[in-house]
Amino acid sequence: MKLVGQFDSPFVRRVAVSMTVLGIPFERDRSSVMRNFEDVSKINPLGRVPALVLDDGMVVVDSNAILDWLDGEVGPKRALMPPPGPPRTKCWHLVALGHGAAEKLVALVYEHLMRTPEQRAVPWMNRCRGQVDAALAVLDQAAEGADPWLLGGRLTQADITIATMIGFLGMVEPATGIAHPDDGHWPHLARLVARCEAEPAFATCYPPESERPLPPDFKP
Ligand SMILES: N[C@@H](CCC(=O)N[C@@H](CS)C(=O)NCC(=O)O)C(=O)O
Repeated sequence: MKLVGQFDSPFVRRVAVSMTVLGIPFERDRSSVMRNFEDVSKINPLGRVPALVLDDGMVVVDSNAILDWLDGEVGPKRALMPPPGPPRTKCWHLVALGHGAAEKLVALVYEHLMRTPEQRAVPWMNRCRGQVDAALAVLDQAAEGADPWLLGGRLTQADITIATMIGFLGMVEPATGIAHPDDGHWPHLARLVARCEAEPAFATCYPPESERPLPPDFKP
């Protein structure tokens, strides 16, 4: 099985962390959607990551579809989403906010990477920042009751999706102007993310310098 994409992508990283937590081994194809767009497009016609190439050659695209496939492989007892019922609904609520915030952060980064300063849509960027801030406020409240994880005693996809989104936020602060929860705005979220990042699966899937979203000489 091969996971396509770099760990700087919050979507690729949530899949990689999940596979590691579940003990599902995978090879990596470190193609970048920026530098290797044609290679990625040969695997996923949308030219997007993550894509998971299964052993039989089937390609699963989109992190939510991949995570659903992984949960199906390990079965309901080990799945990272709870079975149908209120905990699953709560988990999806948190996952959707974390995933949606990651999409808005990526949109903000692309305003910098794909457009000149004159072309940037400032009102749109401000709107994206407001959307991320609103999601972070709700997620911080949810994290206040984490014991130790968002849904109680067991790590779920909600913890993984939110922590990988925040990890990305920390790497793209110069492009988004949104501070990491560690700066004191979102203390409960900061504690939850620190707990996640201390887990071996998160450390194993932390992006190396060669897979960072912004170039070292990035200027906002
Ligand atoms: N909803 C998708 C989002 C994937 C996504 O936006 N990936 C980015 C990299 S972080 C990408 O492939 N961007 C290139 C593009 O959209 O053209 C998922 O959850 O997998």
